[in-house]
Amino acid sequence: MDLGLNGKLAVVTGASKGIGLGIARGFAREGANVIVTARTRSAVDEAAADIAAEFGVEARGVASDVATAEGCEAIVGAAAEMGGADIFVSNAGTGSNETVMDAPDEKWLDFWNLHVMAAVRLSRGLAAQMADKGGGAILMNASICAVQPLWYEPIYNVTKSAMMMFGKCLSAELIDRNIRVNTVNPGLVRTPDWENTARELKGDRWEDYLQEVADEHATIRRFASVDEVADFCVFLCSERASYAVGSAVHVDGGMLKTV
Ligand code: NDP
Ligand code: SOE
Repeated sequence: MDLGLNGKLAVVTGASKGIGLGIARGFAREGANVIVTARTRSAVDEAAADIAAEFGVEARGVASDVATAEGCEAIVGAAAEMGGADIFVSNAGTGSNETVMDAPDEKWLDFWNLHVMAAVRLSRGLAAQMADKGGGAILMNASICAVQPLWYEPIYNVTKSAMMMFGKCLSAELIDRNIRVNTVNPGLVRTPDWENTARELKGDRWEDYLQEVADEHATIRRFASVDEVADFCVFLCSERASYAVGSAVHVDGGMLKTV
């Protein structure tokens, strides 16, 4: 199936590792040029160089903090220099661990900036480029926690839920400009982050711990590989998914307990 992505420019935040890296590699595999962003300069440069070498596309690393307005502006500027974005995936993010009664306002605001304002600011800047090019696609990488909370991370749950609603509102506003906006809600995805957390919590028993987490939460009883989620994201941003508008799609191995 030709996804029609050859020569497009895809911007993926948080793409130095984990799901974001998988998504950026997925676009490049289809012939799209990519902008790979994260805060760590060495990591984005290495990821971009590896992608360019492996897939023969143009790949550029942008080191910036998407939780700030300046960090988002740097990404929008880089995309303009490469001819304007066709696709944007708002992926940078991280989990939390707190109680509502103990977490200070600052923590709420930090996560709001990282999960919601990054999506708002980057969508605003990059959608203008897409409109100039005749259309495009935007994808929010939220989480199954946007619709089914894990109780230890209320700030994560709330900000991911807001991100999903932002995607819905934006989809109605942008469809007249031929820009489709959707959300993907992954369940458990085996990333370095999960593996490191498991090692910290359980030492040598870390793989058993990951299996216990999968058994408890996902009816499929395993984590997703990065590529199982990334391929889905690439498809949703392609013209093969041209009737998907304002949708939130769960890719969660059966983790959601309701219909
Ligand atoms: P990782 O921790 O593996 O990667 C996170 C990426 O985001 C890194 O590239 C990191 O690089 C970058 N990043 C973090 N903070 C910022 C920031 N302020 N500005 C710019 N870049 C930043 O995460 P995952 O791949 O596991 O998760 C990616 C997304 O998927 C997240 O939004 C997460 O909530 C979501 N998700 C993950 C699931 C999972 O099971 N793994 C399940 C459901 C959703 P650097 O630190 O250098 O900035
Ligand atoms: C519009 O130009 C377009 O090709 C969309 O139709 C696709 O879905 C997206 O991949 C990029 O932009």
